[in-house]
Amino acid sequence: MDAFIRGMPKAELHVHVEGTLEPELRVRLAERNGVELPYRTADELAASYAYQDLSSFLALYFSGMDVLRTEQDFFELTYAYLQRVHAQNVVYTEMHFDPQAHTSRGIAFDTVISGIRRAQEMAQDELGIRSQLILGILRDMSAESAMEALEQSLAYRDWIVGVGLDSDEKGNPPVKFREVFERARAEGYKLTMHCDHLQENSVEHIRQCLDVIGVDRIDHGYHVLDDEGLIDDVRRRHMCLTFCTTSNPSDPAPRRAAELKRALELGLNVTVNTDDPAYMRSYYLSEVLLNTQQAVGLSREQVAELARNAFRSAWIGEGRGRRTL
Ligand code: ES4
Ligand code: ZN
Repeated sequence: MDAFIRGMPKAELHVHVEGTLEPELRVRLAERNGVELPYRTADELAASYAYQDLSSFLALYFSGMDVLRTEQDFFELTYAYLQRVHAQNVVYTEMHFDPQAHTSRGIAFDTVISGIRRAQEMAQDELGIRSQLILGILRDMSAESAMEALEQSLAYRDWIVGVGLDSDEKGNPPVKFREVFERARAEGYKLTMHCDHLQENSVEHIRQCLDVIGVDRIDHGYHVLDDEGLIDDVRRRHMCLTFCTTSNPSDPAPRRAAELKRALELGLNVTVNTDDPAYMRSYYLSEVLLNTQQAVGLSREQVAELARNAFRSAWIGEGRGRRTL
């Protein structure tokens, strides 16, 4: 099974490129840019990546990216991720990036996206791995800030395939960004939103995604399983759910794996993804698939179905970029 999973061509649909910042690179960039870190060594940093819930995770995630300052930094971050997953036979990946987390620190949108794009092109030329970008909107910031990020993105329209919604969901429902996502759709972007597992009102948020926003995909979306109406709707629409089944203290892997198995058995279009691998024990796609398979005893056929679901649900051919798929 290990060889089967590692050897199988794979696609990833839900990963945050800033969440692939490994402690070693963080240390190197901190030295290069003269940034003070809370710990000196990569090992100490890795040991500090313990979180209890989404908000303590997000605090680590946002403080980690403080070392990313130059175009070259974003290039190195992205290239390292693409190289690493290429070695695992990931042949296609859709990466979220969070421009507001950088523009709010005084880093230009152009600096961020140019570095990422250069890595995407080089990885495609040199390794053959293809990738596309999803603009992540930070939902704990205002709708005005979101609209500004969307407008900034239009100059790079050909480099971005879709718009997503991430960061802290509490008190920040999908409808807060209704106009932003209407505009994004009108501009031709595909739409997705995080509907996180830790939210007590997740069912309501998923309903808003389907009925008000009109998303093309749902990131996470575990609570679809709590509601018969949602199960039917999501199944009928072949709506892709991007489950992330890596273990963390508040979100035990066996539970996520069991939900994944149930979603497969219900005939839902579910996929397995890594979210923020550098902050989650450096489990990249092969490790997450294997751990999930082992936790609940998925068959080879079910593992293959997960891979097929990802390729079928990829926004391949949706991008307007010259050299994207
Ligand atoms: C994120 Cl809500 C959420 N979960 C995991 N990773 C993230 N990166 C940005 N927002
Ligand atoms: Zn995510």
